[in-house]
Amino acid sequence: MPHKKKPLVVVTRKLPEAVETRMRELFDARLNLDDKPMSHEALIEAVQTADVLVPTVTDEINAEIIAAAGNQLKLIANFGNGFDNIDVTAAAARGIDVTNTPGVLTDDTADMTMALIMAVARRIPEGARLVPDDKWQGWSPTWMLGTRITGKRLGIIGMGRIGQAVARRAKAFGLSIHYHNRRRVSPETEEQLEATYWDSLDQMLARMDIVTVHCPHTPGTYHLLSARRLKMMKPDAFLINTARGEIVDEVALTKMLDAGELAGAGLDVFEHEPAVNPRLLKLARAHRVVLLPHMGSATHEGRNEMGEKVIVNIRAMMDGHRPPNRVLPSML
Ligand code: 8YV
Repeated sequence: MPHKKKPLVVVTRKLPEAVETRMRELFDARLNLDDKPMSHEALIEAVQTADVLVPTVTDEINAEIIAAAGNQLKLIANFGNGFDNIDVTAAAARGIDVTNTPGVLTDDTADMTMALIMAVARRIPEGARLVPDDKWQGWSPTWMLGTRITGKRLGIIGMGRIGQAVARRAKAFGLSIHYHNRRRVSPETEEQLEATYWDSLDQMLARMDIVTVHCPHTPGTYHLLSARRLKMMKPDAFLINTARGEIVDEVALTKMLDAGELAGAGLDVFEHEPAVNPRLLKLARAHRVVLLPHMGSATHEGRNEMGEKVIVNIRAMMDGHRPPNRVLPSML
């Protein structure tokens, strides 16, 4: 029997050891062992030679790169759930499949969302700094007071997998669950989560104590939380974002936080990563916001499972099947 040629798979960043080992066994894998992000030119070169490209959130696979791809490029298997780094429409027009890694980072991202809610409301990073900085002079009844979580209203924007995982956790914390989504979830899910649906995002925003973002970044959700909408939030409310920075107008948010028009924010994502608005950094130093370096899904387990999903998608394509996690322009 003729030996089937292994596909050339170009991986743009360093992946977990076990994932790279498996990729080496299965594919003609070109790995990025020193983990330096690939330049635009290197990406162009990759799409001109590879059968499969495995990018991450740090690679912008735009229309120009897709136009430069050779006919051998069959699949862009994103190592990540969000796929706003890829021009899915341009890829579809060229007959190139795009896949992502849904499901395996849901719980980790939801956990990080809860951690941010607690961190902001209960001033955890500030307290955690005080002790090693030797600034703790003893307990006092009125010192380091935060905001109680129990009994507060949580507004979830985007009630997909991650939004629902946050709702389950938040319910256990005694928060009341409210949500806005393009489509209302099933009555069973609403009942299970004791979740109240708001057709109007504006009206929900005006009534929530904590707002958390869990929708994808698409052309339709860019600056969904615009200056106008942010202004609808209560001045004592908190904003949490573990989805994508582009969904929130970062400049408007920063101005409001600076002016005390919003009580605080917990952000794991930013509009221009890894750059962060200098005024936000200043607010973080003053413990008015908690900023994390896009680490919502950063667990050993999650990253290994993401790698496994990438491999499953590539193998399905190699075997002539439809990859299970295809992303289509209609999902935008
Ligand atoms: C990933 C993420 O780390 O999967 C996503 O959408 O935002 C992150 O948690 C990143 O995308 C990997 O490419």
